[in-house]
Amino acid sequence: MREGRFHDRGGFPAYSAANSPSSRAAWRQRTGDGGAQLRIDIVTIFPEYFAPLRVSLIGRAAQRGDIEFGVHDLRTWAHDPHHSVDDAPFGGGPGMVMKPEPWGEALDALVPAGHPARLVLPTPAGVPFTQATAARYVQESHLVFACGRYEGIDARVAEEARARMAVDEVTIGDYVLAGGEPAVLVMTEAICRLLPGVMGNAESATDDSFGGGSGPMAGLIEGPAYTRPRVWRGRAVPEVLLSGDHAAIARWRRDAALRQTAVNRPDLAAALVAGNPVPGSGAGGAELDPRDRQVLSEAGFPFSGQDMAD
Ligand code: JD8
Repeated sequence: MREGRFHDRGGFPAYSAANSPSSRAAWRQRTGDGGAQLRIDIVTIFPEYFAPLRVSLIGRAAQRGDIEFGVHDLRTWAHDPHHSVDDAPFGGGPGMVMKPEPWGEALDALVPAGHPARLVLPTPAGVPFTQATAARYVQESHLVFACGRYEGIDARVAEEARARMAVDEVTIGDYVLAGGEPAVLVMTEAICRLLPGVMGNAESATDDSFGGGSGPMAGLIEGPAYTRPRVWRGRAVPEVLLSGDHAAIARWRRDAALRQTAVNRPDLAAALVAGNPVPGSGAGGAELDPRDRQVLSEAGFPFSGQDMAD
């Protein structure tokens, strides 16, 4: 195997039998070391794309052993002289499609029979990845992300994998990327920051926007934030934030979040009013108090007379 191209995995260990999931599970069994809360394997033709996982919160969590990452070059499982991973689409049409064989072998290696794992395939044709999805995935023990490129991966790969593991095809948004790698970076951050101990204690996921949580921000997007100096280029920080009056500050922040939500995310504001703050979050309707309704209507959010009266 030629040096360099196949070995620059952003500094993550490449696949080998010694560090395969089953050998690690066996090792943890033997040593009783609880080991990582979550194992994430990523298969891609651009392993160097994942060097960023070594920095900041997630990098530190990986250092601490709270998260185990494996970044694997798909070409490891492409055995022809050119390690080719793509071929022309059956039925014609533009571009190339990723061949099933290397993917089949990669998943065989990373998810041994009987080994619980969830395979996640980013695709523009997938179901939306949301905060609720991140909250579900962080409960998993082993996630395997398959990064497609070209026109995508032969559809039989997901089909065949479903026979032995959970498989999700997800999208991170209604825009077209050139491959799955950026989507996996996004999802990995959204998932791993929810792991206990990963976010500093200052930040807690309970009051995440979009979170199904019961926090004050359930169903809302964040309002503006400020720090020193009190006045910058002639612009002062809102007085209430300097008042020390926590109730007034909380009210101000909620009003700001309601306005921001009404203007930038009327879909979320509508869900809030309809008593179901985050569609699909299953979270009960955070009660809108009369002040909330007043702020939303002042922010141009259409309220029927009935809604105002409730
Ligand atoms: C995986 C190949 C490129 C997509 C032909 C452009 C996710 N929200 C999202 N947008 N795009 C993707 C995504 C794009 C991908 C692959 C995810 C694998 N491509 C293809 C189909 C049209 N090219 C994504 N999550």
